[in-house]
Amino acid sequence: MGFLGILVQVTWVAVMLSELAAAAIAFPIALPNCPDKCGDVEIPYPFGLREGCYIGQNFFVNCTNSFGPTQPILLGGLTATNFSLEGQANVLTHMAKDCYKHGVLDQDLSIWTSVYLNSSLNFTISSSQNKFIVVGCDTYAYLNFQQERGNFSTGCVSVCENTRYIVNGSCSGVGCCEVNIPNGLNYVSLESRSFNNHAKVGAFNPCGYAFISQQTMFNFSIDSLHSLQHQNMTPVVLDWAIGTETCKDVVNKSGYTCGGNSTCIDSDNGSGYRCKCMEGYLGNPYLHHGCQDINECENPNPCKLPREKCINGLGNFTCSCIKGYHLDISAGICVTNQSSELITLSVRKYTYCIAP
Ligand SMILES: *[C@@H]1O[C@H](CO)[C@@H](O)[C@H](O)[C@H]1NC(C)=O
Ligand SMILES: *[C@@H]1O[C@H](CO)[C@@H](O)[C@H](O)[C@H]1NC(C)=O
Ligand SMILES: *[C@@H]1O[C@H](CO)[C@@H](O)[C@H](O)[C@H]1NC(C)=O
Ligand SMILES: *[C@@H]1O[C@H](CO)[C@@H](O)[C@H](O)[C@H]1NC(C)=O
Ligand SMILES: *[C@@H]1O[C@H](CO)[C@@H](O)[C@H](O)[C@H]1NC(C)=O
Ligand SMILES: *[C@@H]1O[C@H](CO)[C@@H](O)[C@H](O)[C@H]1NC(C)=O
Ligand SMILES: *[C@@H]1O[C@H](CO)[C@@H](O)[C@H](O)[C@H]1NC(C)=O
Ligand SMILES: *[C@@H]1O[C@H](CO)[C@@H](O)[C@H](O)[C@H]1NC(C)=O
Ligand SMILES: *[C@@H]1O[C@H](CO)[C@@H](O)[C@H](O)[C@H]1NC(C)=O
Ligand SMILES: *[C@@H]1O[C@H](CO)[C@@H](O)[C@H](O)[C@H]1NC(C)=O
Ligand SMILES: *[C@@H]1O[C@H](CO)[C@@H](O)[C@H](O)[C@H]1NC(C)=O
Ligand SMILES: CC(=O)N[C@H]1CO[C@H](CO)[C@@H](O)[C@@H]1O
Repeated sequence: MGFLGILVQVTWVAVMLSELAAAAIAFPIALPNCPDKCGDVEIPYPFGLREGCYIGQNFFVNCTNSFGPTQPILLGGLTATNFSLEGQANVLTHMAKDCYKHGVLDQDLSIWTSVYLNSSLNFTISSSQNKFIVVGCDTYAYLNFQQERGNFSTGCVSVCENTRYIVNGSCSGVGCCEVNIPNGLNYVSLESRSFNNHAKVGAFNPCGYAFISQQTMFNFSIDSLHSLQHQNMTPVVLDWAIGTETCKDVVNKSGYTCGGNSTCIDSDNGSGYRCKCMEGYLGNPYLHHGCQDINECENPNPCKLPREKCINGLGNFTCSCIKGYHLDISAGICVTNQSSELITLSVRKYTYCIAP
């Protein structure tokens, strides 16, 4: 019997492997007949490269090589590096810098920049994933932002006479300071300024730098004080959503875009809504047939008992003992049975982690 059991398991492994191969086929992310890549960047609907391929003017992506390599440019001019269906887009933004030579502003290296997202674009700078970061030893910098209710500024100051107290990996006030980004910003400008034109610190810190950065993408060290002069762009995470109405308002309207097997969620990072595949489904929830059942029995197989098998269902899965065995509840194992009928071992709800 034990030998037979092993044989059955070998067959079962073979079946799983063939299913795995079938599931490896990537799901479509763009509308039919629409390009889904610009350079190396995948362009999922609601974004699109051609008319008829995006959901609204905000989501038009200009795939162009006018600035060198082929890259996706958003309305408003920001270069995108990645789009996520969880409502975020990674973009590159300019940093602000003021550089000095012998106490005099170096015009070539100093780019005063206004990092702006057109307010009509309605994408906002993620307040949870980005920071406003200022690097320098003779530096103060502002982050100015414009909102319906008025104009506001924040910022920080960093002054140091030498690099002795700088802690690598820590932006905590010595050589580097950072402030949180308020919620819902879509028009900002950055300014970097100096008290003494870096006259006393120029030897190790020729410039002041002010930038918004995805927090995990910047690690301050002593090197940053001079090496950042050779960097112009920093990575920033934007939040996006569809339209300006909530789920409740749009769900029965013609423009409602969440497809089958998906749910609507209100954006709490601005106005509008987003779509999400239901638990146990995977794909692009903005497409009509975007969300398809996940085969939870794969990668890895959740049914781990000897002589147990996994049965994939729509949005869920079941673990059972293989043919000829049943669950001995006290022992917690599949034991041999006179009968050959299948016995349901247990039913577990599978929780799909949407942001692995
Ligand atoms: C895309 O950007 C390029 C370069 O700025 C511009 O020449 C072109 O007209 C844009 N294309 C569209 C469809 O807007
Ligand atoms: C792009 O975003 C997706 C979804 O968040 C993520 O899984 C993927 O790793 C990202 N790709 C890159 C190159 O950052
Ligand atoms: C905010 O600043 C901009 C540009 O400096 C100006 O045009 C606008 O009127 C200001 N808004 C308010 C509410 O003060
Ligand atoms: C940042 O750099 C420091 C050393 O410079 C290192 O110890 C630390 O692990 C780094 N942190 C990250 C998140 O890369
Ligand atoms: C800090 O990092 C720099 C490189 O950025 C390195 O030369 C220096 O030795 C590090 N200092 C400490 C205390 O780890
Ligand atoms: C952007 O948001 C504002 C207010 O939330 C709204 O009035 C406007 O229609 C939106 N624009 C677009 C293109 O969605
Ligand atoms: C949408 O329409 C369906 C069927 O007509 C109705 O049952 C449901 O209550 C409506 N939902 C909202 C939020 O109006
Ligand atoms: C808001 O943004 C954060 C990250 O910036 C994200 O984790 C969260 O899911 C977003 N929430 C909504 C409802 O868009
Ligand atoms: C929902 O998912 C099931 C299982 O993958 C699939 O057969 C069905 O077509 C999906 N529904 C829609 C509207 O795509
Ligand atoms: C799995 O989901 C389907 C469709 O929602 C449902 O009919 C079925 O009863 C579920 N099975 C289990 C074991 O929960
Ligand atoms: C297998 O054995 C169990 C426990 O003895 C019993 O409850 C069950 O009915 C048997 N299954 C079949 C299909 O006979
Ligand atoms: C593409 C686009 O609409 N760009 C506009 C963004 O906003 C600035 C000023 O707010 C305009 O000058 C751009 O033309």
